[in-house]
Amino acid sequence: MQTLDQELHFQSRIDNEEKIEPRDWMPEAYRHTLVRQISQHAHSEVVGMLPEGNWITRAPSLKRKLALLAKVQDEAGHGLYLYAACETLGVERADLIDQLLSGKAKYSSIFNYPTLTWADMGAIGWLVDGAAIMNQVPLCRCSYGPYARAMVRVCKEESFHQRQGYEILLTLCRGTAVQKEMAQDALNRWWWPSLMMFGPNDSDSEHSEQSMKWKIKRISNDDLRQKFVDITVPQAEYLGLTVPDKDLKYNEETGHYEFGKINWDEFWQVVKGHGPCNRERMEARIKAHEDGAWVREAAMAYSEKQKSKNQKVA
Ligand code: BYC
Repeated sequence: MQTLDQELHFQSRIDNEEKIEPRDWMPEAYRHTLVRQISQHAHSEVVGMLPEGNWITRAPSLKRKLALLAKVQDEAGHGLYLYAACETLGVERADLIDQLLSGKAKYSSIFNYPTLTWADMGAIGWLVDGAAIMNQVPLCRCSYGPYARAMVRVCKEESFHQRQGYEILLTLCRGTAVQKEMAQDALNRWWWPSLMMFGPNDSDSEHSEQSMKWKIKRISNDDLRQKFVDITVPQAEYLGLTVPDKDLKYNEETGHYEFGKINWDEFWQVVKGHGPCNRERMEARIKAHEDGAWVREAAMAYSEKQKSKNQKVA
């Protein structure tokens, strides 16, 4: 049973910027919050492979195909580090995956939108990975050691992803009028869903206050969203593209861009499973899981064989 003393000692460790490690005492609610966030994050990485995986066979050149293939493989790796980080909190990976496949677990809303043209590969790298970096760099300072350490490598890889996406769009924008139009269309479709990635406004964010106190989250949803807009709008201008927001304007006094209202009804519809591709994404993950059953069984059989061999030698 947790005592007040234990809780106070725990909070003072957090306040002193100490990292919490798997064997350390932690409140049940802290453990639960981490399992929730890290597993959602892992699921997002894995489901996030699908929209881009869709274009690997149709990449316009060998160079583009290699880069995209490497990027999608990186996302699989991120999923693996994150599932491993989550397991340090005493949960089973198989249970987490069951929660995803049964529709109980959330994953990032952004991956429920379709990838219609090659320019979407550029927009995902630039905007989606760009938003992910903005959110994940502060997570490198998260109070839970295994999550913070996993994020360091993830962020390095995401920055390559962001640059490859921006470079795809730069090439399209310097190409023919039709290619530039394709880039503008991709920006039009991915801009608002990218802003939604940061989660509800702070005033509606159920978990923010406690997560900030525990230093799981370091910067609030709205502050991260604002940082993203401030950095990304000049990048769009450099491409010669127009951000699809008639209310967007730079405020000289604050030094920030003011932007229009986010469609939160759309966000919650997507989060609740009614986005354009939710069903397709889940079907693809379930099929991949079922098709991979023989690999898991073979790995288990091999591990059992090694164990009994080692027992005989001992
Ligand atoms: N989509 O109280 P709040 C990638 C949920 S993948 C869906 O603010 P919190 C990549 C939230 O879970 C990287 N649901 O929550 C991969 C909560 O529901 P529950 C993805 C969302 O946790 C492939 C409820 O709304 N990044 O980079 O304090 C290719 C209330 O929200 C969303 C991460 O996973 C959303 N967008 O803050 C390319 C980052 N937003 O759990 C790229 C890690 C909110 O009560 N996660 N919800 O049922 C986080 O930083 C935080 O969990 C969030 C939300 C900022 C997302």
